Amino acid sequence: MLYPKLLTIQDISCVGQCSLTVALPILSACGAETCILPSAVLSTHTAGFKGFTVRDLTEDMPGIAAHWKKEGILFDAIYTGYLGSITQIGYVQDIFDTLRAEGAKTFVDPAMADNGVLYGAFDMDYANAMKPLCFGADVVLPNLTEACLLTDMPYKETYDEAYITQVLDRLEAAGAKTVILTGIGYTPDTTGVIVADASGRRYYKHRRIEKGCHGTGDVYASCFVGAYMQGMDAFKAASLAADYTLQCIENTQGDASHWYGVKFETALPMLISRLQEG
Ligand code: PXL
Repeated sequence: MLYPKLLTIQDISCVGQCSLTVALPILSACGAETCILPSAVLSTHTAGFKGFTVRDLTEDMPGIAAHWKKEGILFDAIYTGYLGSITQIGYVQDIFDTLRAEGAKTFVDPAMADNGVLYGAFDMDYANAMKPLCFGADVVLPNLTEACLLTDMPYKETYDEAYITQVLDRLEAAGAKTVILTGIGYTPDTTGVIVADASGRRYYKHRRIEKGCHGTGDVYASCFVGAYMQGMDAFKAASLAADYTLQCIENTQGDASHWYGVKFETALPMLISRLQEG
């Protein structure tokens, strides 16, 4: 197996199985040295818990990055998820520009919206500020809501292939290189992921589980990055990430007390064996 050195930048939600508490173990299971830059520390994630605490770490980011620069620390991949502020987006861009090893890849999960609405902490200024980061990255992993925000398209709950083609065309026209568009389904009981890059567009369709689960975007993106950095091509990594995420949801179904996230740990053996098959 390859042993890439990755940096992932996102928040620590201490409880709630999302962002760094998901990315770090999944990337480690994929065999990568995983360095972290926490954008904020929250007592829980913001989707369903009330009265959570937030410690914004924006001010700490330039100093951390400067220390790494001084030490000559560079990364083979940099992967960003949920960020805390527009200022942080600028700091992340600087990290992309200065801390990449030769041939390094950048991955951006815009992590700002779902089901047609922005997450509570964000507004349209934030969504617009995300555009250059997303369009400059080697790989961008939006869901449909995020893709619409990035392309100024109206979000639709039900749609046809022509609409999705238009969203992808607009992402590519804006400069997106490889797009992993998640959660795209044309029938009620299926969903899937579209992988779009210079070589064309491919769709991996799979079973859809009715009830959405929190944190699955982070599970998906972390698995994709880990598999891709093991040398899988984008379509194979996207398909594996879909299978793994589905398994995580299945392993959580039926436990109403676990409403806040998915039991991603229980499916790590499946992920590791699929990675070993290559
Ligand atoms: O999973 C995305 C995410 C990450 N971090 C925090 C969140 C959310 C989604 O709501 O609230 C703090």
